[in-house]
Amino acid sequence: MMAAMKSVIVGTAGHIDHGKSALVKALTGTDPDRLEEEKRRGITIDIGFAHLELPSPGGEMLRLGFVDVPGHERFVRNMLAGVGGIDLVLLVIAADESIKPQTREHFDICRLLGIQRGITVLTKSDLVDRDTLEVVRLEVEDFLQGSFLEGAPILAVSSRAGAGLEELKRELVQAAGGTHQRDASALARLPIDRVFVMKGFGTVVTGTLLAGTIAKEEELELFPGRRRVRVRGVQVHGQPAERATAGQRTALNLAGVSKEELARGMMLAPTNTFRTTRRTDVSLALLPSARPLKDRARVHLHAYTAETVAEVVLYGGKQLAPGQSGFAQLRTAEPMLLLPGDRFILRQFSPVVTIGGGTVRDAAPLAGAKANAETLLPVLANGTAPEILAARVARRGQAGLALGDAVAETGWRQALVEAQAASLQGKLLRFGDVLIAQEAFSQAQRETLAAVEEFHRANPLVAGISKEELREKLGLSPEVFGAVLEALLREKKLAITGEQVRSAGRSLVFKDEEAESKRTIEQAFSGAGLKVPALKDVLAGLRVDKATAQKIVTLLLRDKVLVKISDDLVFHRRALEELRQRVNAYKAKSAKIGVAEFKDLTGVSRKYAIPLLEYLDRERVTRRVGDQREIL
Ligand SMILES: Nc1nc2c(ncn2[C@@H]2O[C@H](COP(=O)(O)OP(=O)(O)OP(=O)(O)O)[C@@H](O)[C@H]2O)c(=O)[nH]1
Ligand SMILES: [Mg+2]
Repeated sequence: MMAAMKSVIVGTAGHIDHGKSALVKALTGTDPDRLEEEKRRGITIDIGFAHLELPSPGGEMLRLGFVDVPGHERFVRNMLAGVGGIDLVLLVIAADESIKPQTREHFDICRLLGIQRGITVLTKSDLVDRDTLEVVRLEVEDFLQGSFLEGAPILAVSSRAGAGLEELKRELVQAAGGTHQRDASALARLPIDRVFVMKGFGTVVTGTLLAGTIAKEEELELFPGRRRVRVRGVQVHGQPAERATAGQRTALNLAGVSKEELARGMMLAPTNTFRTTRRTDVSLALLPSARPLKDRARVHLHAYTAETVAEVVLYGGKQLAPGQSGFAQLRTAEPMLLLPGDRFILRQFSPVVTIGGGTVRDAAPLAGAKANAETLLPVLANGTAPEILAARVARRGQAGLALGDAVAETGWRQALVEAQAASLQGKLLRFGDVLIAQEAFSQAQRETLAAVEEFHRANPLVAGISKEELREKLGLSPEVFGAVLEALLREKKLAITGEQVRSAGRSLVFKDEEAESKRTIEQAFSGAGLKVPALKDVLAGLRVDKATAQKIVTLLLRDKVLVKISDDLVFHRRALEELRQRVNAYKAKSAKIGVAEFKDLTGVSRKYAIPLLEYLDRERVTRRVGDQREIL
């Protein structure tokens, strides 16, 4: 059955003219050099593709997809677009030339990308004698020491004469059997490496499916840009298929998008799942051959088929020494869709050479992440899945982490996030779709209690604070706030009546008649304008005792609802505000005002006019000059 067939992507690597393309053609029958210019110049310019099916020892077929890369140093960026999705590498070294600069650079790239398996092929064996071949073999063994290819097969092959090809196929089957199977049940991501139009089909994109499954008729999101496209048709290794699964060379016929809107470097993924970023926290390794990397250096960043310029903000100091590793933040010129675990390559800004690479740890760093990079990044880099989730939730504090955000940050399916969260019982809590650390939740409870107490202190005559006001004050999400209230209610630390929250120990200080009295006083003054009643008359009409009435007045004065301008004269704030405006307007007519004019202007008697003018003097609205007031 087709679906059971294991797919493995094999990439070539090696110096220009060392026989990579010839080897792919000798193995598969397909010339990976498809461009006219490539055929004319006899060199590879862009990545090329071919495939081969071989029976595995168990009897089932093994499907090998080949990505052939150019060796020319000017086309390393094309090489990088091809090498991102490969499972095993054929390191091609011509027996008549041995190790050359791009042998080293391509191999460095393979190591930085964390490629685990491969075979070294000494090509053009027909051009050298036995002794030369043995010398080259020794050189190569030396070169591979300490790398993932140490101990892996080194085979001599002549693509021209056909020598060594059968043995190479056997070793390919062997090596392919040991490659790590990509996760077909994960969330799909397809980095686009080619875009073209096929007559009768329309727009087609190709790429190596990194993870997941893409089926015909599925809707996908294109990054960057978040545009939606529909998969009209699927081809796998050149054959029409119902779906493509992780690790397969995949071609998609897309509806809803034109060739001009697509480019190498874009990524297809499920809809409404991921976000792009311009800031990515990473583990970074600098090659021993590189120059020291300065903090804030500009570099070229390559990740899968994407390429952009990035600024490297080092977390560990002012510079990174050759051969050293450290944590850093990459600030990219273009938005990128990256996930933890993704590998990348850095090339020097100028001259352009490969200087290092690393692994994405966090493509959703919080602002000011540098402060806790030292504690967080080691966990993200080396922790177990539950430890990573716990750290991601903890850093969100009382806001918590929504499940959808957890998926976007980790790249894990929601079911996996939920399973990991469940395994963290006691450390993580879940309310609705929000995860929150137990520690942050306890803190939120303490702060909520304190905020309620504080409200009571500041508003002794109000029964309680409204839920919404309290939530806003605390800055909690509705889910977390609801859970906090519920917990405090259960522990009998808070009491809730309708929309009002109060301390549980607090009796209802605020009785109906008190509220009514407060309203009565306010209204008595706000309705009177400047012709205010005597305070004691207003208080005498209230339904509360004298002491309580006095307390209410004190509060109204403290809150500046009422303003006392002399021992027995109290005004509403709004009346005084209007008075200021009127006096200021009068200035247009005259710069000065006497008591008589003031009485005319305001309609108040002398009894009120004098204290009011004195008040205005104090407030520096007016200044006394003899019997007159100058309006300031
Ligand atoms: N004698 C001999 N010549 C070979 C062999 N393999 C390749 N060649 C020749 O070497 C030249 C370069 O081969 P390619 O396969 O194009 O080399 P390449 O590594 O793909 O080169 P780039 O893609 O440009 O980096 C061609 O002229 C091939 O015919 C071989 O096994 N024996
Ligand atoms: Mg080639």
